[in-house]
Amino acid sequence: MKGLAVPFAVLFMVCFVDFLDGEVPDLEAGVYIQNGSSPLELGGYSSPTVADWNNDGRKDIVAGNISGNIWLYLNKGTNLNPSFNGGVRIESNGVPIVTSTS
Ligand SMILES: [Ca+2]
Repeated sequence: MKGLAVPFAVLFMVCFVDFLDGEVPDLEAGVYIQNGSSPLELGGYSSPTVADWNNDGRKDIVAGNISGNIWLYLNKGTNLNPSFNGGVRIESNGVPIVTSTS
């Protein structure tokens, strides 16, 4: 089995799993990624990226949204069963990094 978490929706994070090793993905039905006991909501016009932010081997989520803020959600679960418990705004020298929204 080849696992692949794919950021899909602009409002909620949905996880699909790829069960083929070939070039054409065979995706299962998506499931909402949970943030605590609720689906992980990223906000409108979000741009999620999956990356191992803290180098612990678990894929985390970095996402900007319409407000211009960039949020980090650290994965407390596994790559195939991610679990998140809140996010933090990414800052530089104590100041939130805000991108242009226009
Ligand atoms: Ca990580």
